[in-house]
Amino acid sequence: LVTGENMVSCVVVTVLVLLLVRSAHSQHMAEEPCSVQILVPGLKGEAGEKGEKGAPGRPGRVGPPGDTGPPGLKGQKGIMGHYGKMGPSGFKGLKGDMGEPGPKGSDGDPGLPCECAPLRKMIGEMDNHVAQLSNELKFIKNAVAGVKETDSKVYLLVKEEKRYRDAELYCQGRGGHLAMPKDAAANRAIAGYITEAGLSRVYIGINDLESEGHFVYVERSPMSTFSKWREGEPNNAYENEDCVELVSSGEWVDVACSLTMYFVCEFDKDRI
Ligand SMILES: [Ca+2]
Ligand SMILES: [Ca+2]
Repeated sequence: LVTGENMVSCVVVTVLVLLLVRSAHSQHMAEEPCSVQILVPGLKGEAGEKGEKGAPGRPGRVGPPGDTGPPGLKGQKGIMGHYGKMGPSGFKGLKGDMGEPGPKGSDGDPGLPCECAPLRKMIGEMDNHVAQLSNELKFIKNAVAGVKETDSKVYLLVKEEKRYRDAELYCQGRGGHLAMPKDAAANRAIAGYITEAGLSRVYIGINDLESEGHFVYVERSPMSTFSKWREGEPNNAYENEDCVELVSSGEWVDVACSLTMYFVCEFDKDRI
């Protein structure tokens, strides 16, 4: 039997024989190759000469990826980039704390010395004005309360007790005089006025201050036709009666000018 192993040996031997035969007897061919399997191999030949260097082999297959190596060194820092665009405004912040007080300022210019005297004078004048206004107001109140008038005169009863001269000055201050009854009608009007007011006596504008016994009106006009003396008057009692009062009956009496009493002023209508 020819086993597999023998078969291989047969083939190898055959090849060797063929090679030997071809090199020695190129025209001689064995008729039955497998019949030489029984041939005994010859002695090992001498080593041949070293062959020439062969062509380079094909490149090998791609190998598997290698293991990850250690990280490389950090590169150098790059140059600064360009500025970015301006962002939107932020929210308003909280109010800060109050700062420390500032340094003290320099001194101001010296003030003017107090001119107290002129101020006192001014205040005094103002007091006078107030007093004057008060009097004016009182006068107006009296006038509103009741003024008597005739065709040509306006009579005003002043309920302030004054001496004769002060009473006349008061009337003059308002553009008039103490009342000067120059006829019976005027005298009745004045008498009725003081009777209505519940008074018994008032100064009127008649006197003999300049010439004893020679009575004139306060405006210095002479008494001509009309007079209304009470019986027994004028008597210049105590040689000291140079002024005249009118009593509620309408009669006249000479009295001392230093007496204080209410009085009646008269004003010309065409001068009001
Ligand atoms: Ca007299
Ligand atoms: Ca008298």
